Amino acid sequence: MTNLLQIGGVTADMRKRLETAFTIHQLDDFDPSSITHVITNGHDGIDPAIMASLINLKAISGYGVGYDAIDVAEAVRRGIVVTHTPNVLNEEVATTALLLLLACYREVLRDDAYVRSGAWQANGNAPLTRSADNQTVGILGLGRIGQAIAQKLTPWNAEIVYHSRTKKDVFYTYYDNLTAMAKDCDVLICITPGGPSTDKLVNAEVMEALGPNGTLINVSRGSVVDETALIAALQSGTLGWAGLDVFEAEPTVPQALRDLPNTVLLPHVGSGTVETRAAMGALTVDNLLQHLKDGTVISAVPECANL
Ligand code: A2R
Repeated sequence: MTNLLQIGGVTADMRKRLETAFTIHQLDDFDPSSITHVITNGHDGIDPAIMASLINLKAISGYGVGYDAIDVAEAVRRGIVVTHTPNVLNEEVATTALLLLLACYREVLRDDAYVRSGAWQANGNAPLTRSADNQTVGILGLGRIGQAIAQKLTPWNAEIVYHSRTKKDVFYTYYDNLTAMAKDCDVLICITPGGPSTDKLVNAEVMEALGPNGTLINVSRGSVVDETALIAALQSGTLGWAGLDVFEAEPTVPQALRDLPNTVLLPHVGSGTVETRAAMGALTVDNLLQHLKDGTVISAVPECANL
C-alpha cells in the first residue's frame, strides 16, 4: 500500500475511500521517507520543514480552493503536484458573501436579539434598517467565486463593478485601481486568493474610500484585509460595516472586532455546508486516487498544471 500523510481532518466517507488505496499516517506517526502523498486543507497546508523531510513526496491534495498555506513554488521546483478543489464551492461561498451582506444591511443579529430579549414587547417596533437593493457592489477578484457572487446579486438590482489584476471579458465595469473603485461603491466584497500578492490589499485608504456608509465583506482570506486598520475604521465610523468570514489569525478573532456592533462575524464557514464539503472531499480524494492510478490529477493548482 502507498503511504499517505493526513494533515487536518477527513470525513468518514473520505477515509473509507482513501483506505482502499493508501495506508494513512497521522502527523505523530510517520516515516518521512515512506510518504509519497499528502492530504491537507487550506488552513493547515503543510509545514515547510515537514515538506522538506518528505523526500519521496509526489502529490499534495488540498481540501479547499485556497492554497496559500502550501509552498507551491517549492513544490513546483521539486516536481510535486499540488491539487485543490475549485468550482465545487463557488455557489456556497457566494451564498456566504450574500448572507453577510444581507445580515449587515438588515441588521439581522440586532433584530434577532431584539426579539429574544423581549425588547419588542417592551419597547415596540425595532428601528429601521437599510435596504440591500440597488447598491453598487465592488468585487475584488472576479474569478470563479467572484462571478458567482455577481450572478447571485443580480436579483437585488446591484450595479456590479470589479477590480482584479487583469480586465475580464464581462460586461461589469472594470477598475484598475482598488481605492478608486471603493470610492464608487456601497459594498466591497473580497474574494481574491491569500498570500503575499494580496497581503493587506484592503488597507486604511481603501476603507476610508468605502466610507461611513460602506460595507466591507471578506470571504477570501484574513490576510487580504489589514485587520488593525479595519478595527480602527469601524470604531471611528470611517467605515460603516464589516461582514467577515475570515480573520488574520484564525481561529483567534480580536476582542475589539467581537465587541463592535457594526460587524457580523462567521467562523470561516464560506463553503461549510454538508453538501459542498462532501463535493470538496470527493474531489480531494479523486485527485489522490487518480494520481495513484496513472500519475495525472483532476484539478492541479495553476502553477502545477504542466507538471
Ligand atoms: O489574476 P486575475 O486578474 O485573474 O484576478 C484574480 C484575482 N486576484 C487579484 N486581484 C487583485 N490583486 C491581486 N493581487 C490579485 N490576485 C488575484 O482574484 C481573480 O479574478 C481572482 C481569483 O479568482 P480564482 O483564481 O478563480 O479563484 P476562486 O476560485 O474564485 O477563489 C478565490 C479565493 C481562494 O483562493 C480562497 O482564498 C478563497 O477564495 O476561498
